[in-house]
Amino acid sequence: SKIGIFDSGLGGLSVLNTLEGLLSKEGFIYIGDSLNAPYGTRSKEEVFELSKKICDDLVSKDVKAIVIACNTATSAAVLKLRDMYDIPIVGMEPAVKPALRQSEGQVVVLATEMTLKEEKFLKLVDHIDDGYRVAKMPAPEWVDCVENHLHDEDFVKNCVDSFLDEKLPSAQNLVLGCTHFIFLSDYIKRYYNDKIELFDGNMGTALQLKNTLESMKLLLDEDIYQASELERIEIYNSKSDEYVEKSKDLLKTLK
Ligand code: DGN
Repeated sequence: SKIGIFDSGLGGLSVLNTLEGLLSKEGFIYIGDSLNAPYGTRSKEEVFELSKKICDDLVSKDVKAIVIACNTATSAAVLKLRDMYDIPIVGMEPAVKPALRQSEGQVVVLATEMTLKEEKFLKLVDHIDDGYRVAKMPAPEWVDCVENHLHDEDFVKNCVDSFLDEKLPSAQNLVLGCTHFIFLSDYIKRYYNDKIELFDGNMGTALQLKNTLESMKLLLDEDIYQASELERIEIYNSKSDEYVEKSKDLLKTLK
């Protein structure tokens, strides 16, 4: 069976891309909940309920594991969801550890309000940031920018530039703590003339999933998808068929 992945919308496609690269024999079912995006401004209960509904859907499609490709849904729901299902559930973690390890000075974490104020994040930072190098910066407008305007380069450039002008005009080490923001990486780097390091949690999550599946003997050792007409990646979106097509196109841009 396949690996299930979900996000509040399109952001998790960046995680799907990383998973596909690392676990090339596996099949994937991606559900984007663009109808209910953004999750970042909802209550924790709402995000939990929406996440649970998607997990039920994925379980009914017989997935062997679930990746919550959304930092917000991970903070709000991963612990409770793990208690409710008997398949492994892997979430996202903002890449604060690698960022602190690989850089000097301050590290700014860009994410949704909810991710930054939830206990999971506070504990993470509390644990590793003894020098108080970690700063937090919510960037809710970037979620909408990716969800609805990615086709419009001028709009995106303006959205990224005006946010950085106002909040972070000088180059910093940045942690992209929201899976949507990975689609803005090139714009962010351009703003700082490439004098910046960006960190995201995608590979961390992909490796965690790989280890988990390996230890449970759930990894495919044969490429059944290539050897047959079976579809390796299925993509669904709660908003519309247009968003499914958009998702497929976006995934191609990451290749
Ligand atoms: N992609 C989600 C995340 O990683 O937090 C956030 C998007 C949202 O719904 N606000």
